[in-house]
Amino acid sequence: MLDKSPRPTAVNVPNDLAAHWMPFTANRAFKKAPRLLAGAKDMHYFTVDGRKIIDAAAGMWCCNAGHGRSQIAAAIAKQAETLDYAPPFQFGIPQAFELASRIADLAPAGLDHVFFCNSGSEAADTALKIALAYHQLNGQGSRTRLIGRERGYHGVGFGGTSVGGIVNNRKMFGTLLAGVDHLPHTYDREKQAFTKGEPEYGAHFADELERLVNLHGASTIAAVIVEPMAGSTGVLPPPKGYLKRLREITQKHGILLIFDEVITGYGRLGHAFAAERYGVLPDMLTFAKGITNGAAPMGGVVVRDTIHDAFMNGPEYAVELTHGYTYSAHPLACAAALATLDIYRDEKLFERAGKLESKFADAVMSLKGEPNVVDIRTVGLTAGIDLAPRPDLPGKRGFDGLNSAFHDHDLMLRVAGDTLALTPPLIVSEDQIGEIVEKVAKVIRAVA
Ligand code: PXG
Repeated sequence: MLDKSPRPTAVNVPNDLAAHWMPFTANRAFKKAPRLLAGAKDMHYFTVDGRKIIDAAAGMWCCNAGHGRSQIAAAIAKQAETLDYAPPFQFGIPQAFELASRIADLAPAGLDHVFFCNSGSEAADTALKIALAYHQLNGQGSRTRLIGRERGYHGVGFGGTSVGGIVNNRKMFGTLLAGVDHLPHTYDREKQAFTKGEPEYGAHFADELERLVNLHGASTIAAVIVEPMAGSTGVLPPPKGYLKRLREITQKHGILLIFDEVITGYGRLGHAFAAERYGVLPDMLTFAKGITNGAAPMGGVVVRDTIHDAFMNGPEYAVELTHGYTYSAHPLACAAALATLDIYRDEKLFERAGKLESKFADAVMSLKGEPNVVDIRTVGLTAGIDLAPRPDLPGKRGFDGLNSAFHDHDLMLRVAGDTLALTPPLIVSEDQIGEIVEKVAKVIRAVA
């Protein structure tokens, strides 16, 4: 029977924030000192108490064109009036086909087919499932092993969690998928500290894939999934030549290579996709976040023509891939995405990010020498600033930085452990880069 007696308070807070169990959030701390947002325009958020906060995080790596873009809002509103929802299984809407074509045009040649879902997590799991199914169709059903990388993040589904390599995201969830292994991460502070862009040292970390092939046998390995630039773990640009080498080794052994471009897609590194920046053609790439500028949930997988075509066999009335979501290619998300891609194109925002890259890197590197700064990495319009942890309190200095930024310095940034991550909208001006860096310096001093 439903118990309708008054709810016990979940956390001891003097307000009504108890019911919402917030994702990836220190709930009790938040509810004692909430960071509540009420509005956003261009480079800024507005808090419920009317403060203007500069957004050095593009929301959460999403809002590449800045906030409150009226073109996107109008497209969503119009779509909601015209066609609110359409079943994506066995039915379609023109906007989904137009959007897929435009994404395929932006992606490297050969990546020609787009499978839509609603998030980066779903995109990662979708890509892994396509890899397994492809090998089965291809007569290589023994290829079931999936390989991720230490410190990798591919969302929170069981597939993504299994190939992911951030210990705190894994350790509470049991044995996860069987038959998963991990490459080592590519970071070595001694050899790479304070590098702008891709470090010289570390291409050889890709050779560890040969070791895994020798251990498991190539005929058991379906796919390798990596972020071209590892974002969530605290911004690790790939060492020079690393991704090329990973491509060579995967190709040599018939292993599919998946780039998770949920963060790197749509301009963050100065190109539509990181695959283009690094001149490496994966077999699939995943995207989310920037595709709608954050204005509606959407994700997807761009798939190589040969993989897609392998599914287009069998009787024509039969479903070729038994996978998909009620909200795949949702009309509102498609409308938001089409309007977003128009803005990216018309305002040349990917190129803009590329042109600002070195100024951004110089500005952020000026923080070297601030208290507790032990490394700074930059790539595209993204930076990671490692702070030495407080003794015996890993993550506390970073968390204090998040709070200090928001409450005391009108700044939003991302934090990964004790790493501060900067990843502003691509519309950021040079003056605003300066302003952000000044504020970050104050935050670093405040948590010294
Ligand atoms: N892959 C990558 C590479 C991501 O960065 C996901 C998959 C999952 O996407 P969804 O849409 O399911 O959340 C992500 C998400 C951070 C941060 O603070 C990064 C993400 C999510 C939340 C926080 O760096 N990336």
